[in-house]
Amino acid sequence: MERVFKIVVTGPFNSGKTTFISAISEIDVVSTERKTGSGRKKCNTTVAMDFGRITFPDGYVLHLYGTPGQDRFDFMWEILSEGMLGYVVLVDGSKPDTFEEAGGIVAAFKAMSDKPFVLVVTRSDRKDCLSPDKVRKNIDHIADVDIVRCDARKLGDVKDVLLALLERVMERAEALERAG
Ligand SMILES: Nc1nc2c(ncn2[C@@H]2O[C@H](COP(=O)(O)OP(=O)(O)OP(=O)(O)O)[C@@H](O)[C@H]2O)c(=O)[nH]1
Ligand SMILES: [Mg+2]
Repeated sequence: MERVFKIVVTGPFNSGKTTFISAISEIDVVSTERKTGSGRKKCNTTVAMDFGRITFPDGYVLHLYGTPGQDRFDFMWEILSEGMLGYVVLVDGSKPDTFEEAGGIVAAFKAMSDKPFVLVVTRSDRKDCLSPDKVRKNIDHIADVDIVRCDARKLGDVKDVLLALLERVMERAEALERAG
């Protein structure tokens, strides 16, 4: 029997969400991308969601849902978060002007869900990517959260992020079990 687990990938506009899911998904990411409106440098942006899938032996399946990065689509967050195991918040480490928005997204998700998450600093390949310490100091609500650096285009980096999150998920499950 197939057992499906769900992880949500969120973060500000252009933080690398679609790239992150595409790097690891075994199917072509089912993406709902549109041309960005005029005035934005980027060509494609996600509306509604991205969807990726990873199958493991023994019938385990991981579904990855990417949120849209523009806050006019934030009504999708709650829909996509339903029943998730945990989530990752991506932030472009070379764009400190997006950190405030990232903190707002963390606050909104924390208010919506008590599931574990990790903060992922993307563009780790770039010289101007800030260190985890600097990122922690400049984003609200992540004082005791794991921070993982990642080049969202690289499969190995994306795997490390998902393993870090799954560790948190397991710790949480064990703690709940101990608490009875
Ligand atoms: N060098 C580098 N480029 C990256 C990285 N992550 C994403 N990119 C590039 O940044 C651009 C935007 O990435 P997307 O994956 O579309 O970002 P997104 O968060 O899905 O964007 P929205 O859906 O519009 O919010 C793409 O051209 C990616 O190739 C990274 O870690 N390093
Ligand atoms: Mg996208």
